[in-house]
Amino acid sequence: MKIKDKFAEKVPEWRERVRKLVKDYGDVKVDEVTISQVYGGMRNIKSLVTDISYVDPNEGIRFRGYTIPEVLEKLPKPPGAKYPYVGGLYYLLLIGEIPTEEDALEVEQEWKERNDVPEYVCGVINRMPDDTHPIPQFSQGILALQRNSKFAKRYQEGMNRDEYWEPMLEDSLDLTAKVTSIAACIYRHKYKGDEAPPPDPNLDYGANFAHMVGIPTKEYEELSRLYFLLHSDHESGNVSAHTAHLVASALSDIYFSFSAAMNGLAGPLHGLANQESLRWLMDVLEKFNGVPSKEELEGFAWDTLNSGLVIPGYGHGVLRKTDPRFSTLLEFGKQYMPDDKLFKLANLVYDVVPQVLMEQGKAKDPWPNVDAISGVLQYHYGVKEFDFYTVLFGIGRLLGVSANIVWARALGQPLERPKSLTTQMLEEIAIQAKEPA
Ligand code: AMX
Repeated sequence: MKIKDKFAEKVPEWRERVRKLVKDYGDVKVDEVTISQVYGGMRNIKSLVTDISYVDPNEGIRFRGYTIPEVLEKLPKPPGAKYPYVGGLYYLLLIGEIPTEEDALEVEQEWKERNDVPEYVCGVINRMPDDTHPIPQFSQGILALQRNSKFAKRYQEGMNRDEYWEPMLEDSLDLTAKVTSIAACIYRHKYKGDEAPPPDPNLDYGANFAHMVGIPTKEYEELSRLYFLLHSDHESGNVSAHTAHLVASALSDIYFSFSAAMNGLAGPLHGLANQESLRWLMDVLEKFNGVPSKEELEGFAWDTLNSGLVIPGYGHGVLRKTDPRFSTLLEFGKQYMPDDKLFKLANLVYDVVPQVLMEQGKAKDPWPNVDAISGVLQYHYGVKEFDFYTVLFGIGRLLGVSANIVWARALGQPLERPKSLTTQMLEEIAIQAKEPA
């Protein structure tokens, strides 16, 4: 069955479930908000809803209720491959069920039928000045496709609210299909001075990316599949997912909302941390002329902290243990590149940095997140241009973001519009709360 038909089957039961919850229990309290949360980036305020993934502070991500090892075990894989079809993951995120091989292949086929990128898109990207970071190129490439939005077109024609999800899903399938070609266009033009080949219809999504970027080895195909899977979703409060949700809540289409999400991902506290992490590791190698001793690395980490900088790849807004996405990539490295110098260094950093951060006592989470290692694996296979790593993160993130937005439209989620207060109002609230009765 086509993913669109399967999705259509799911919509009525979810609409009813949400309708009933809001109608019967709409006034039940979920959380309380403190002044420090209002000033503190709304950290931990329970005010968003997504059924696609959930991040437990101690366990990490679950996609549709499944841990990463479960997802890797259960999803169908290409013949002889260890890591699953990206199409199967997309099916799981969108539909909420483990796909059969046929389901996964059906999504892969949808993508093959939609993966042509009009020539002018690469033209827009290539005409940007050479020193442009790949994320603005990526963001522009995505926006350049907006004129093809089926949602925007249908909206202009006058569309019933109940149908919003349909062209949104169409747009999502279109953009997820094309985004790897946009990334490959950036990579090949910017760093290799040539053009990416067109997608190969005989290859799956991950393998096709490896082909277009110019590293058509089995191992890099495996890494690509795994990489996109791991970066896909991390519930909905992170900057990229939340940005996409917010922008789409104004009924902006997927091109507008995902491009905006990428601009948020480009921040060093979020997705840019993967490039910053690799830069930090390279600085270590350069300073010590190779992998340093534990003591030397400890000193280097303290120097970073004492200069008022963060150690990229460590800490998290929600997690309080080692990120299982980090652990999964660490296992990949142990299997395929145990003797790689950078990989050995990343292991040593894992040994040293959490202790240093704990001793400093500021970071609530001293443990590594996904960005502490993802660049190391890319570097090993020849993607040595750090600036590109956030684009790779972005390709994965689109899978989760788009699934979330399609569901938001299906469930009629409204315009997001929280309320602001002034500092004086907060001061008055504070005084009232502390005054003896
Ligand atoms: N190095 C140094 N200091 C750190 C730190 C790190 N890796 N992680 C947190 N801290 C500091 C914070 O800067 C903050 O300092 P302040 O009180 O002087 O402002 C203090 O510890 C408390 O912060 P927190 O509540 O533990 O973290 P947070 O929720 O505010 O921020 C994050 C989370 C990820 C931004 C932060 O841990 C960080 O800056 N890490 C490094 C960058 C990084 O790896 N980002 C990627 C995260 C994953 C992702 O989105 N891709």
